[in-house]
Amino acid sequence: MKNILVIGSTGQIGSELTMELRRRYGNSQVIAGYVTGAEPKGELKESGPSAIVDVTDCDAIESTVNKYHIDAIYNLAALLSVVAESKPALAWKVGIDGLWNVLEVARKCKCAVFTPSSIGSFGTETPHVKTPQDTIQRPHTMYGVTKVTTELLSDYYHMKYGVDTRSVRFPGIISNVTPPGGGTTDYAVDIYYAAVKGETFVCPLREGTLMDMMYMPDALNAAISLMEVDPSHLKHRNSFNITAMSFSPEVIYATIKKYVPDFRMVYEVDSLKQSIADSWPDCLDDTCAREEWGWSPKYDLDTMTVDMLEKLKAKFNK
Ligand code: AKB
Repeated sequence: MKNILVIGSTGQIGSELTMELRRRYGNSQVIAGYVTGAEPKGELKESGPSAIVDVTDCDAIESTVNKYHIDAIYNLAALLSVVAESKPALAWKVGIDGLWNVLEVARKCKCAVFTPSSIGSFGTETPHVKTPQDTIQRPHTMYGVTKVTTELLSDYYHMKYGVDTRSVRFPGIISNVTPPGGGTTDYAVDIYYAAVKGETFVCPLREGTLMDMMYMPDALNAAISLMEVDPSHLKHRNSFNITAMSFSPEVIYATIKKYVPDFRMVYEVDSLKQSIADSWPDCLDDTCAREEWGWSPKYDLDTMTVDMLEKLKAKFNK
């Protein structure tokens, strides 16, 4: 990867991935693609080039790729699971019509492409414990439908046209820079903000609801390491199971309480979020990622909690 375009650079993952790629490859080598209304700000804006790249506009993608001699695209444009249920047409347009545009440009301009999939690509019929790499994928959400399609279309472009497509199935990503918006796993970010602000956290999921999670530094490392690995090591491409931890609301609450003893949580179950979470795995088996490209997370729930609380306390002067 010499010149990289990040589509969706101002989102939860994009904002931190763009900065990490700039640290590793050089500021001028990484273009922050954004849509009108979600312009880069602060360090993201100042540290390197940016361009308006709406994933639904094929010409805009192609002209940016040509202008900056791009050879790798991180395509992060997508609606998250809860919001995709209320805007299914938009979820398809951004997630799949957009992906089609990215893959077509990649085919013509010979770019590698990373497009994340998710634990949301699985459904109720999938084995929920130690979910295998290759298993049933019959999701009942629009988000899941777009993610399975993402995996299939990305594999198709690799098999048919030789486009270097690679992907991981992200679990819930926990971060302290840009908030996520409209996901089922967002509660695991929101709970830290509530703890640091001294608020009672209203948990939208039932006790015992297990889902895979990961701290942002591990997620960034996964996306970059997979794109850097020698392709001869890859038996799979789209998409690898990866995980760092699996917990339920009462477990993350108890972990935070070790450091913020006065913290309080109450339950007010959101039926849509609960039904989505119930259809997703409890914990993934990520052996293939470990074996094929050396995936190994650094953070567990405890070390992540210490870091999250420290960063958020600094952010809110607490
Ligand atoms: C969501 O909750 O929608 C996302 C995901 C797990 O893909 N964070």
